[in-house]
Amino acid sequence: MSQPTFKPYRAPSGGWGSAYSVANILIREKIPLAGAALLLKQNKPIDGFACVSCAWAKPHPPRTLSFCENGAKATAWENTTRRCGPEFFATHRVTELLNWTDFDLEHQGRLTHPMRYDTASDTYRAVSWEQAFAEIGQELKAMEAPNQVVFYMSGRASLETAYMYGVLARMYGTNNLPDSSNMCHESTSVALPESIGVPVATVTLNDMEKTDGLFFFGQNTGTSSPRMLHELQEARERGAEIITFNPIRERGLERFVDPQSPREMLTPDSTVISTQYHQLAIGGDIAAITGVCKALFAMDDEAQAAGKPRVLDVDFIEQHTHGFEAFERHVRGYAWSVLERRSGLSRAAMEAAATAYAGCQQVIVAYGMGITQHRHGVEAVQMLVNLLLLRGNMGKEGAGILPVRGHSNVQGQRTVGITEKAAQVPVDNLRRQFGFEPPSEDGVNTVEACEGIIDGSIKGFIAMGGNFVRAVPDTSQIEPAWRRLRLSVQVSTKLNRSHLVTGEVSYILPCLGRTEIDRQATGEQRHTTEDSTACIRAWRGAAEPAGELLLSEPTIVARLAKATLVDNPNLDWDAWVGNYDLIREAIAESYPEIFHDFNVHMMEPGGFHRPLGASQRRWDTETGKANFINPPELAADPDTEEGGHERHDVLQMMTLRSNDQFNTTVYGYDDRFRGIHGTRAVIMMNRNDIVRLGLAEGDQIEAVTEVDDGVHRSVGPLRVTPYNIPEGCCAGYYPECNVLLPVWHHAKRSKVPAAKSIPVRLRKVIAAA
Ligand SMILES: Nc1nc2c(c(=O)[nH]1)N[C@H]1C(S)=C(S)[C@@H](COP(=O)(O)OP(=O)(O)OC[C@H]3O[C@@H](n4cnc5c(=O)[nH]c(N)nc54)[C@H](O)[C@@H]3O)O[C@H]1N2
Ligand SMILES: Nc1nc2c(c(=O)[nH]1)N[C@H]1C(S)=C(S)[C@@H](COP(=O)(O)OP(=O)(O)OC[C@H]3O[C@@H](n4cnc5c(=O)[nH]c(N)nc54)[C@H](O)[C@@H]3O)O[C@H]1N2
Ligand SMILES: [Mo]
Repeated sequence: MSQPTFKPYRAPSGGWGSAYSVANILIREKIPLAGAALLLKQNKPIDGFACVSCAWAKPHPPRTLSFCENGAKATAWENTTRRCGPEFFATHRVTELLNWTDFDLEHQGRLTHPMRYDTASDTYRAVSWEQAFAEIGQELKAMEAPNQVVFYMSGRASLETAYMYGVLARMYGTNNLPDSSNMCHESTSVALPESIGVPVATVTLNDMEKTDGLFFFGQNTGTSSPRMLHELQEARERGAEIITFNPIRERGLERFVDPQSPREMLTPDSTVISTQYHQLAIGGDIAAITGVCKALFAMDDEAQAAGKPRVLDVDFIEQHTHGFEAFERHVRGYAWSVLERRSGLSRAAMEAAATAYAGCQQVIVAYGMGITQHRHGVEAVQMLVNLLLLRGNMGKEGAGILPVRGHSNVQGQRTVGITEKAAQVPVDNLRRQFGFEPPSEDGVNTVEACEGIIDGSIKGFIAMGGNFVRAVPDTSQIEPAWRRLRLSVQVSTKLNRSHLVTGEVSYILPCLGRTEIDRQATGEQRHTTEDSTACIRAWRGAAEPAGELLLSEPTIVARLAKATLVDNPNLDWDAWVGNYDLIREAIAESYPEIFHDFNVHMMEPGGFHRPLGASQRRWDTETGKANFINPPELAADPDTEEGGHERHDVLQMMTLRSNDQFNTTVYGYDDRFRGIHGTRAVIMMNRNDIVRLGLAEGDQIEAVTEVDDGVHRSVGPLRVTPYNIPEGCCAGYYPECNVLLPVWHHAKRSKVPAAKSIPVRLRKVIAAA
């Protein structure tokens, strides 16, 4: 690898940098021209495939080139010509592979054979599918209780796979169905139903076209959902305000050039995205929004005194909301000095945001992991809703709340039953459809699954995709505990660390990717997904499968079920696999309000939307209204009080994604927009903190988690890298820094790991040369 380099990125996001980055990965993964042509089918519904990267909505009609830099990388990564088959495993012991990087592991290419870990030789050996399913079925049947097994799902599998997987787990007898959402937008799933009676975004692409104000909190659009930059660019061209709250200046929210527009690519113009950019302190959002609301109340007082139109939407508040008076008291009760200290923003900044907000008629609040992955993640989401409610920005065109989802079908999986919460399961329908009694106790979520693995109560783990061992907190606790599992089964496309930390019986089951043609008894099958705007659509793979032995995910679920469960006269797993229409008919019977006539609706060119009461100002909450919900007193907010910025030698660390990764999948070592090239072993710090802590640029440090539970957690060496980030805050990369995150350090109410606020101390290990 060449020497790492660090220099600020001055070009806009998108543009030529994006085009080069796509070309590079197509060449490196040896994608032939026919493979590159695949990109023309990306995000084209019905006969094309949905991008395997993010969950952002796809416009209808589609753009000619409807993929972004990161979507193209994801497609290239899945369609690589490299293969990771039995020869590879025969020549590399697992103990050796444990020292490989995440990049090197996945870079071996697509998995081609079912593999079983052989302890004696410390290698994976190819086995037949028959043998694999027979042994896994035996192991599952031999468990003492169904709750000893976890059925994890990452957010990529289709609605069809997800539904079948939920039925399998429940027929087996457990609601242990944690998913990647438990590490991601679970704070949303807990917060929004209490506030507005729906668990998902109320915003559609139509609203994005109408809005005149977008507020972004803790979401890195340019990397995490780059296609959204098109909607933001259009919004800016209409003169909409875009107001960003983020501790660091993310390039995509500053400037953008559409890499697919010849005109823009050939001129020096780029669109300025954010009209205001507020670099608040990590965890400072609740305080910042309180400040914006306080400024709005002051503006409303002035308007009333001057006999001018009100700033608050008093009719909406009166007719549609509950809890306003208590909220008003809460907000007015804060002194500006407290809000300034806790948010890291000046009063003037919060007032400027409030003035802009009051000037917009239709406002959308979008947010991501910078909000949800905190100990007060749920309360922060509810605070965003409070802000919207003050001006009636809910249930009207061009307005609403927009949690920007991560994995491409993570939202949909929950819709069709991937949840550990028994209350969310359509028990009566499942009982009627399949004649069995679904389990009535809650299962474990991701954090509870980790706790169960550590304390030994969980003995079997089936993963439908993902890289659980690497994605969860407390790597140094989880890895040794994982080795005590009786059974570890990973359904995957690429080699990752979760395969290498083995249990007593460990399998890798290779599956088709979404971009690939899925041929079954009745011909090529379509599958469906739900995006961030609750739009459900049909897709079809377009590439030849990466290997002859690969099975589709529905086939793998069906064969696991047949090997494990007693025959059920009401459920013909083989028929489902032969014709996915039949799975969709079953989904429609379980969830008729959303999925009636599913096989017909999925073929509508623009897909169909889930009905959402809040979008029609029908509030399915306990009060029957949209609720203002007060956050806890700021003095009790652990992320701003005991954490970093109040103690001088402790920094608050956020763990971030680079522009060259998709979660634990690392495509390369360049974080172009942040100016970091050739390495991921960095800690981004404010220059004043570097000086104050006696460090210098280029020093190598070890970061140690500052908690007092008796466990030593450290990572390093990381290179001290000066960065435009508020004092008291620092940033490192996920998943390398997950070792620092204690499993109990999570959002109190949703148990989303608090990956954006880890208190750390730094220790110099090597001084800069
Ligand atoms: N290319 C690419 N795309 C992806 C992914 C990927 O890894 N790579 N992952 C997918 C998945 S599963 C998800 S969930 C999404 C994640 O996408 P994002 O929600 O964008 O998550 P992160 O990349 O972790 O970045 C969070 C942002 O929050 C900011 N932030 C951190 N702490 C705070 C805070 O306290 N307050 C505020 N206001 N901001 C804060 C960070 O500076 C950063 O800009 O992206 C999806 N899309
Ligand atoms: N510190 C810290 N930790 C975090 C986060 C953070 O911001 N900071 N973010 C969290 C978030 S938001 C999320 S969503 C999780 C992600 O957690 P996961 O969803 O568990 O992890 P991924 O990295 O997305 O999984 C990558 C693996 O999925 C497999 N795969 C890819 N495509 C397919 C497919 O089509 N089918 C199957 N069966 N397998 C496939 C490949 O083998 C690949 O190695 O991590 C969480 N962890
Ligand atoms: Mo996520």
